[in-house]
Amino acid sequence: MLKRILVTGGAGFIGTNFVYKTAGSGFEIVVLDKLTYAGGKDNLDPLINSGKIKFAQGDICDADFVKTSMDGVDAVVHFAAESHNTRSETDPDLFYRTNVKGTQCMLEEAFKAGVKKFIHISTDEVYGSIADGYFSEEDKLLGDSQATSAYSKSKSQADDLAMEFGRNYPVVVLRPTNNFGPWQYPEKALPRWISNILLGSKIPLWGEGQQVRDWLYAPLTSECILFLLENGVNGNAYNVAANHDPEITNRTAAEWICRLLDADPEKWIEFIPDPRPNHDFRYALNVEKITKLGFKPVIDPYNQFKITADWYKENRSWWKKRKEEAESIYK
Ligand code: NAD
Ligand code: TDX
Repeated sequence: MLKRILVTGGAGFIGTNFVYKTAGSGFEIVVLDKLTYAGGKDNLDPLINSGKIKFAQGDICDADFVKTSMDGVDAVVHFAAESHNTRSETDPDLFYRTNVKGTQCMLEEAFKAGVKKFIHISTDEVYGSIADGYFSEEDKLLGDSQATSAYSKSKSQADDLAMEFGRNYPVVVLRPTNNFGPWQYPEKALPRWISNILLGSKIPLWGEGQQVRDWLYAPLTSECILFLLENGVNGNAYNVAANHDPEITNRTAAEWICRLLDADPEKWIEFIPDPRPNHDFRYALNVEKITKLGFKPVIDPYNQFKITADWYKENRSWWKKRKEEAESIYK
């Protein structure tokens, strides 16, 4: 029985969604987070103040701190990372330090402490872009793989480390597609676009907006992690994706956001020259492996976009205090 779970990066976007799903359901949750620009202790304050979870501020690269945090821990869910491709263009070293060295430190300290399960959160970006068809788990190449940004390269190397530890220790790797939902920092596409419209600004769509992302609702990713804590086979990597049919281009996603906020797409979408070098065109994953294991998420993208847009409408103070910093990276 895995009772005490250490959640790194639990004050970030997917981490917060995961913590809200698990707190109070029989687990003891301890969040370890450095609280970078992306981490919000305010996300978790209601749970911390009511004693439902514990919180420790610190760095996953600090071995002494990590070692102390492992006390009594049964399982680790490792989200903590620098997560934004655009930021990795200007500070690749930070991405290497946090995502590669930090993951190594977490893996080493977890297994010195006898942790019984380690779920490493990887990403679809470790496979790179695919014009047609779908990547399966064994398509991941070692090293930088087909990854194109400093972010995805660092995640690819971290994924290798986790798989390497998985030869001898209870590690499971999850490779999810683009997540969306409440608490996502407004530097990322969907919350950037929603908050722009709510502030009366247009949606900046890069290039022709024909790129394809496989939008996966973060509460479903959280369900998937809970499922893997129980059912994931050690030493294995699993894809998880929505596999939308038809696929959702960035243009369609932006048009949906407009519709949900009563904004005319013709007026509110602004096509701008693509600022991202080597912008990956399409991510697509084969989910046969996790489906066979028994995980079948409820995929309802337009409705899940609506719930997300409503959350941003109702939580203006949450994103307003983050908006200026988020926009500063695009200047
Ligand atoms: P996020 O940027 O919202 O949150 C990251 C969290 O990690 C923040 O709370 C931050 O404070 C913390 N953190 C950063 N550096 C740290 C350090 N050195 N020590 C301790 N804590 C640190 O990220 P997210 O979008 O929630 O992504 C979580 C994980 O999921 C990441 O590993 C990311 O690569 C992966 N992922 C994200 C997506 C997505 O679409 N958001 C998709 C696939 C995979
Ligand atoms: O203003 C924008 N306009 C635009 O057209 C922004 C911010 C983005 N885009 C495009 C670029 C991408 O094709 O939208 C798409 C999504 O962009 P991001 O939100 O920056 O996400 P992406 O680069 O696809 O990476 C995300 O998915 C995989 C997460 O940020 C990663 O952490 C995850 O690993």
